[in-house]
Amino acid sequence: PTVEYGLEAPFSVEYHDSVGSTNARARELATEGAADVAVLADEQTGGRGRLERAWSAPSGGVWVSVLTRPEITPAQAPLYTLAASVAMARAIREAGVDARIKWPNDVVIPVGEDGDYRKIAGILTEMEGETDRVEWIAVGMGINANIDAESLPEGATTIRDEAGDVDRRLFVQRVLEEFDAYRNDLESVVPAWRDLALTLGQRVRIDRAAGDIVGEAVDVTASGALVIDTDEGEQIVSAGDCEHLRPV
Ligand code: BT5
Repeated sequence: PTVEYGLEAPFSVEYHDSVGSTNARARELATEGAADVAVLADEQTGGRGRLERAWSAPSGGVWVSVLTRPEITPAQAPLYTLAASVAMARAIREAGVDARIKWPNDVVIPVGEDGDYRKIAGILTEMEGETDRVEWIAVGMGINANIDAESLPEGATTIRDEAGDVDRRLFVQRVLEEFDAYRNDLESVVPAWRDLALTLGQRVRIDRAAGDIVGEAVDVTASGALVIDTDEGEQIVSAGDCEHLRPV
């Protein structure tokens, strides 16, 4: 069911009390030809992370997938993930929480001085298209909002635990409006991302199928890949190749 949401962003909102996965629902809508829809749920019973990982999504969170049909190439798609991370981090910061972005798809709260963190939000971007053209893209954003952290996996935190509950309706509006602004101005994404990145300047280990990389994260490229300064020189890692990134 589509609901009125008072959004400035040009998305219609399809709301579910409970759904398997908002990303799966967005994919279904995509095959029916839909566009500019935000699928929103109070609870997901089969929430998904990257690489077939599960995502805990109990009632009280903000689980939303935005389906669009942008005129971009698949190589630009990672910028949509970064745009979503900036949008989520900015909205969480407005709620009074010191949120930072961990490349490629996490929003985290730093803990202590050694680069440690707790995860408060994550992104799952899925798309279909040809090599030169994206047909549709679904950006799934999961924000641990009005949830007790103890009901989530180890290492997770929530807006409730950090700062108290938010008005989810206003919060979703902020996320969607920020996301809309950044996806309409892709050149502004990387500079905004740099301002909020926890990862930059950190010494990190990246697990990849092709072998681990250890070095200092020094920047992201114009298409959102991470630039690592290693003992063997500079290496560039795309989000799709990154299984895990951790500070070392
Ligand atoms: C992600 O995957 O961080 C992407 C999460 C995307 C969730 C949204 S919700 C709306 C949309 N619909 C979906 O079905 N998905 C999207 P990844 O980087 O692979 O992290 C997954 C890992 O985070 C898991 O293996 C757990 O260790 C941990 N985790 C699971 N649930 C969590 C939660 N609620 N908060 C923090 N960490 C969690």
